[in-house]
Parts: sequence; structure tokens; C-alpha cells
Amino acid sequence: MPPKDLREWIALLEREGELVRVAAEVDPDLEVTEIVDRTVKAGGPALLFENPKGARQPLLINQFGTERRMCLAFGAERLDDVAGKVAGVLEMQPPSGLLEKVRGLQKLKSIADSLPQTVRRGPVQEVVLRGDDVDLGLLPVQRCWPGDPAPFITLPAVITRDPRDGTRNVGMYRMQVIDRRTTFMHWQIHKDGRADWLATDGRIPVAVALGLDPVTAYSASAPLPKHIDELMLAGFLRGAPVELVQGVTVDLEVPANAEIVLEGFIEKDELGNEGPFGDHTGYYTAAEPFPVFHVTALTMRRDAIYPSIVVGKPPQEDAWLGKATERIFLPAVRATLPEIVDYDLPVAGVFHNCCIVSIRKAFPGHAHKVMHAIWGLGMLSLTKCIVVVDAHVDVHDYAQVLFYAGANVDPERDVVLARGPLDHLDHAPERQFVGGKLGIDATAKLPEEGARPWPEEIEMTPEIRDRVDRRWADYGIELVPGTGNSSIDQNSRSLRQLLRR
Ligand SMILES: Cc1cc2nc3c(=O)[nH]c(=O)nc-3n(C[C@H](O)[C@H](O)[C@H](O)COP(=O)(O)O)c2cc1C
Ligand SMILES: [Mn+2]
Repeated sequence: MPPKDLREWIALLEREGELVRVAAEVDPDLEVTEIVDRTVKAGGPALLFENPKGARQPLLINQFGTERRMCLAFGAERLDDVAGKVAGVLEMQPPSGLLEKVRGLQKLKSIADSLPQTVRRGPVQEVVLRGDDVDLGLLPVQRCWPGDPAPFITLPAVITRDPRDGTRNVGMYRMQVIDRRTTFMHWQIHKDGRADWLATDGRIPVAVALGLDPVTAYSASAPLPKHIDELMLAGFLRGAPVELVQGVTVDLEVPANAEIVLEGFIEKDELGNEGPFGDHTGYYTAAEPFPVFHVTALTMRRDAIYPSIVVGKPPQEDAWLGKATERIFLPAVRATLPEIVDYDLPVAGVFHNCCIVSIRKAFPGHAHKVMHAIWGLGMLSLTKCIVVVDAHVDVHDYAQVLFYAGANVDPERDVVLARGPLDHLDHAPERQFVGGKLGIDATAKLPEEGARPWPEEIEMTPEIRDRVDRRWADYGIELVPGTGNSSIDQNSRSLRQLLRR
């Protein structure tokens, strides 16, 4: 079973040789960033800084920084196995036989068992500081990059309720520390927490959980439709419900097993200038008005551990949170667009800049249909550039994709320019939030699409391939895998360095 809290997770990482404890005093002001930046880029371990300068709590970082750790977090061999679990529920068919009925009921039960559970007591309230005793300066909050004006809480799970229907939302929105008891709340224009706030008259209660089991922490970053509670996704993926206790100063429930919880409120009309912040786009996002979060209570475990993450020029630790979402949400994307075989959001495209998608093309204009559907689908709607390829193309092999984007494209015919919503942080468009979209149809073209007879791709026959496989030893040729000089080999090697360490 996946870890129940941050401690079990740290113990698991340690058992697996995936964590290094740093006893030396290290400054959360910039120094941690430089250490973790080098560690992430080298595919290195999670780091537990036991003596962050100026704070009592240890700081955990890079817990998600490799594919292996991401899989450990989910208790899966591969991220696609996690997706398989989601697909199993989404693709449920009416059962035909008794065995299928029983299986169906088990699946339904796994959903029912995912609902968060209220408990009376939780370790997160071992220490309760209220009012004047609250001091965010106690925590080793990082100032990440030299142009950041203040420390930022970077790995929070921000809990709100929609005042209209009471549904819960959990989102990961960074929080710039203003003083001992206030921060900004950086929920962007497309986000659910912001929608809850905008629907409120006066003030909205807010709770922020820090230091969660890895699946629940991941779930706060998952792009679920607004009415779906991220804690339910966490419970489903963990196979055990998230336990909640009543907050001490707010009418909200908070994760009982968190390390730290900040409770408080945000006023509808109190804004301040948040930022600039060295962001996951690789640039500083300019200062902009965001609401102010007033902390009414800081509750924590007696020996709480503070979790953090650094974003910046890719690849950073958050690449793996994004890759987990890419894999886990593929079944949901396919539920709407069954013609999709696979998709890839390149880390270097910081997730909203580029989407490569392969389809089983069935009719003229099909690639264009898929582009427009993606530009209308949840957070994928913010995608700036979409490349559509045929079913047999490996979307994760960027050299292969470039080959088809070159070979199969007549720019005059196969490039779509459209307009639509863009990511809040995108600095390139003339105006914030809205601008151009680029679609590239790199599929083989049909006569109805204005193509001459399409040539056949070169492939060796299976018989000859089998024969050479069987006889390889006879030839006495030794090839070292991964050392070739074709562009595809170079690509997969750099990809492996980037992603697979
Ligand atoms: C490390 C990290 C930091 C993030 N910071 C922000 C942020 O400051 N503001 C924001 O709106 N989204 C941020 N996101 C993205 C949101 O967490 C993501 O869009 C999530 O789906 C939001 O939840 P919601 O859909 O319930 O609004 C961040 C994601 C990660 C992984
Ligand atoms: Mn949400």
C-alpha cells in the first residue's frame, strides 16, 4: 500500500536508497535551490536538509525528482499502470456474466472507498499556534531564485469549498510570504480555488496542508474538473481514504496526517502585488495583483517536516508531477477522444507549450478535429502547439516526431492557426491570457485532403528481420546499444538523461 504520510514516505525512500540526509547547515535563501538544481539535473536523490538555517523544521525536497521515485510514490512499476487503474473504472462496460458483475462491483467499491474519512484526532494538531503566536518565520521557507522578492511556500495543498454547493477543492498554488501571519495566494485565472474565492461574498475560509503522503500531494496538482474533489482522487489512487480532522479556527476539514496546516481566510477585495517569481516557464513572472491569505492558526506535528520544491528552467522536480498527470489522465482524454493512441507533453515545453498526439486516423480532416477537441478539453485547452501524427508513430521519440512533421507536412495545407485561451504565465502573446494556437497535421494525407497518392514508408519484411535476429551471432558484429550516431539514438539518449534517471 502506498505510504500513509510523509514519514512513511521518507522511510520508504530511505530503504530504497533514494534519500540523502544533509546534516550541514544550509540556507533556504537561494543555497538550497542551487544544490537541488544540480541534484535534479543529475537524477540524484531526495534531500532531507536537517539543519536549514534559521528554522527548527527539516526541509524535504526532490521527493518526486525521478521516474523511479514517482513510481514508488504510487506503488506501481510504471506510471502507465496507474493509468490502467483509472482506465479500468472509466471504461467499465455493462457486465455480462456473474464474474464480470462481481468485478464491476469491486471497481465500484474501490470508488466508494476513496471518499475522505473524518477522524476525531490527527497528529497535525499536536502543536496549535493561534493568533499572535503564528509565525511563518519558524518554517524553512525557501527564497528560490535571486529575483524573488521574498520566500515562497512552493508545495502547498490549498483547500477551499465552493460557497454555492459546498464541494471541496484542493489545488497547489504557491504562496509568497508577506510577514509572520500573511501570504499571497497565487491561484491563477483558470483555477478552481480562484473560482471558489470569486463566488464568495466577503471572506472565504482557506486551509493549507504541507507535508502529505506523496499521492495526496500529487493530487493537489491534478487538473480535475471543478466539481471533483482531489482528495477522492488521492483516496482512489492510494487505495485508502485520506483522513481528515476538523480545523481549529476554520470551518474546513484538514488532512489529519499532514506535517503542518495553515488555517485562515482570504477577503474578496484585498489584493496586493505578488511576485516576481522565478517560475516553471524558465522566466520570472512579473508582479501581478493576487489576494492576501491571513493565517489564523498554524498547527503541526511536534517534530514537523517542511516540504518544498523548486521550479525554474526545465527540467526541474515538477517535470515528474507533470509526467504523472500526462500518464494518469490519458484514459480520461481517451474517454472523450477514443481515436487517440497516445500523447506526450514534452518537459521542455513546460506542459502547456506543446502536445504531440498520435491518432488512428479514420476520415479526412480527422487530425484537425483532434486539435480542436484538445483546444476544448480541460486544462489541455491552454496548449499552444499541437502536433498530430499517425498511430504507429512513437510520440515520446521526438526525433521520430520531427521526421514526420517534416516529411508529411505541406505548411500551406497542414498548418492550422487558431486563437484561444493561453496559460496565465505565458509571456509571449501580445495580451495576457489569449492568443494564437498552432496545429501541425503530420499524418499521412488522404486524397480528399488534397494529396497526391501518398508514398509507401520503407520497412524491411518481418521474414528478413526474424532471420537476421536468429543469425546475429553468426555475423560476428558487436553493436553497443545507445551509442549509435543516428539522430534517433542521440535523441533517445538525451531523453533518457532528461527523464529516465
Ligand atoms: C510545484 C507546482 C506549483 C504550482 N504553482 C501554481 C501556482 O502558483 N498557481 C496556480 O494557479 N497553479 C499552480 N500549479 C498548477 C496547479 O497546481 C494545477 O493547475 C492544479 O490543477 C490546480 O488545481 P485546481 O484544478 O483545483 O485549480 C502548480 C503546480 C505545481 C506542480
Ligand atoms: Mn480542482
